[in-house]
Amino acid sequence: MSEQKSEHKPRVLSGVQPTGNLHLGNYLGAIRNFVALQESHECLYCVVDLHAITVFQDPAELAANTREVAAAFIAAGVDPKNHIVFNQAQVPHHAELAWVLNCVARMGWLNRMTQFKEKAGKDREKASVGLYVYPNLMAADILLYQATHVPVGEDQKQHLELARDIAQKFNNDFNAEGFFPQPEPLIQGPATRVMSLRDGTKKMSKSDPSDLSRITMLDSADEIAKKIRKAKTDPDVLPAHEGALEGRPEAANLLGIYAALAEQSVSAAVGQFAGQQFSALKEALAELAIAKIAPIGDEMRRLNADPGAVDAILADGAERARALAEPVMADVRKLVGFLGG
Ligand code: AQP
Repeated sequence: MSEQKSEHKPRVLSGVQPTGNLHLGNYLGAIRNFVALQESHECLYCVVDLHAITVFQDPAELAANTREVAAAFIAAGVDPKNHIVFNQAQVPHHAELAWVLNCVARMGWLNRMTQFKEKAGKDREKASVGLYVYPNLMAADILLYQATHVPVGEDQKQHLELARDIAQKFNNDFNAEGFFPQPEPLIQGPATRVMSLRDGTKKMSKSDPSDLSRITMLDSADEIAKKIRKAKTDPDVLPAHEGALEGRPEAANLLGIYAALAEQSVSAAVGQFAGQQFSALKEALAELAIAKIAPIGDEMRRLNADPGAVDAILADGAERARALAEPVMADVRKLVGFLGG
């Protein structure tokens, strides 16, 4: 064993699926926090292509979307030299550890996962087996690097809790107290769950059939302005205090997005627009969203025009990720009782 640790160095890991239509929810719920954490932590940011294929992906689109997510990380401010940016498939240890964790996690635990129920829908028999065990792969992503902190949106909270249970059970089963840390979710900021612009009760999502439901990171200034102008509202003026957002999902969503982009609290945003019409909020929000998102989109387009450069960043990141993963995986193999080096 290289080390039997009970104290782990703070290390951040998170991932984004290359499934296209990267949106404002992905940015505010995850990617923006990735950037901030670089100041204080050693960070690994992963384009989770193995996760993406739990739902069929066109191979050419998967490759293009993988580069696009990497470009989004970098354009948003992730530094791939001082930290690690890579795609999961280039580090085979993720799949190897996921198999071990498939044998640690219990069916009953996975049966409680709400994301599987939502994504599989009514026709559960036709969902891939990969979609069902998706949370075990996510646990493997985190535990492979003995990561201590995981910045994610609110929707991933349940999967993080499962990763903690899996870590605990592995440590107990193999008499390896403290081997895997208990990873902490970092669900931060006023927009941890950005909602659809067409329906404030539904999460903004890549797969929503309506393009008007989301602002994507590649939208032009005109598209951002149009989508905000067309965003659903309710008939009242904006409330005077935060408590009055209860039961007003569209107002809560637009003010939450505004607060996140303006880097202020929701109550400050509520105070700024108290008693005003939605049109005033929409005008200010469009201006702010264009100022914050359009430059990232421009930089993504510049990076997308040079796929060789992005591929080189991913290959370099994968090499450094493999170097971190191999000793942990070697310990796992020994703990489990697998023969070999
Ligand atoms: N609406 C959201 N608000 C805040 N955070 C969000 N995240 C996703 N949607 C929102 C966070 O973004 C990170 C990457 O997510 P992902 O790529 O793993 O995919 P996802 O959660 O499946 O994204 P979508 O858009 O919701 O895809 P579909 O349409 O397939 O369901 C995660 O940290 C996530 O929390």
